[in-house]
Amino acid sequence: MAVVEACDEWSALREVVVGTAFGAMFPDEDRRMIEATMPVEHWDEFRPGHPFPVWITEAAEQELQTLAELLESMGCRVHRPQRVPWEGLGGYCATMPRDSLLVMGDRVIEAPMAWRSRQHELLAYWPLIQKWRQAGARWLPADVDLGMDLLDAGPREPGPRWVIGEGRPAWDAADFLRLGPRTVVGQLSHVTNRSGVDHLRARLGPDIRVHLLQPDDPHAMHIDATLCPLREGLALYNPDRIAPEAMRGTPLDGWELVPAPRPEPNAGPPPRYMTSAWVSINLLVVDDRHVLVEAEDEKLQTLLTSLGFTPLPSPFRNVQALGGSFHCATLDIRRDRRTWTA
Ligand code: DAV
Repeated sequence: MAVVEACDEWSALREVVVGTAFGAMFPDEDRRMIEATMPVEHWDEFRPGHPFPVWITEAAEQELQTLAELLESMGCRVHRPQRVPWEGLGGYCATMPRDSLLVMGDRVIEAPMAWRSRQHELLAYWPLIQKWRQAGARWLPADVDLGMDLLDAGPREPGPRWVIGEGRPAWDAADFLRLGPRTVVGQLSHVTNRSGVDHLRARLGPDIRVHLLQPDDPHAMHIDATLCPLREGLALYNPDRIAPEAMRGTPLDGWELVPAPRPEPNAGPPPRYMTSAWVSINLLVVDDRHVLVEAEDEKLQTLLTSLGFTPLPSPFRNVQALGGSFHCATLDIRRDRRTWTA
């Protein structure tokens, strides 16, 4: 079995990276990027040298440790990022390994991320990448001049929709989902441009189709709170952002598409500094029965049970405060191979 081998979001998980909240700081990012994507009530928190509150990062670290131990107890090998002093690097953290790396088959692909403040994140994963590479994984660095301007230069998609132009290829790995060895779906967003999609296609080669969906999400940054594949042929969707009709003629045509329950308003601290409440459907499927879900999201747990799953409720509100939930905070390295119909 290859050292890196994962090409869907649901086959039995054998090896995974679980992020760390160590030293997490608000990303020091161009204000236009923040205003396009982040909740308005928190815009002013995004300033240089500003750490997330320690009580949140400490509680988040504990939640991540609990997740790592749970996955290990289920027979899954867990890796953690190395500690990086984010102060002085513009932030941000190694809590969300899903954003900067895409694993597809035996490839580990570096995303040419749009946010300057996120261009050091690879440091946290570098020892792991070296190890996988030596063991035969295909490492595909971004190989893009990340200094090129995305905000002011370059042609644009028609209309004022996205904050970034086409000054260089840009994509975040979390704007894409893997539906099998030959199929990836994704979206354009405030961090993924057309040339970025072409860049990803070139990295994946001609045998893998990258199909762009068109959710209705004016603040789009990452597709994993819009759509959540649970197994082949079954996905949860966010009814505020996408309709099942929008999946016609896409690789999800013919799938059972189940609307996710609207998330409850946040009951209190910690605040969600960087996401909408829909981060609730940012789930991690462990195998054909088990799905990680936030401990307080009871309606979602009930729905998952009715779909034949055993939800694994875990506290994750503090990790969510830092910008993502179970899908964002993990990177699957190895899932079981299976027989494919698609
Ligand atoms: O849609 O509120 C959540 C996903 C972050 N990776 C959202 C962003």
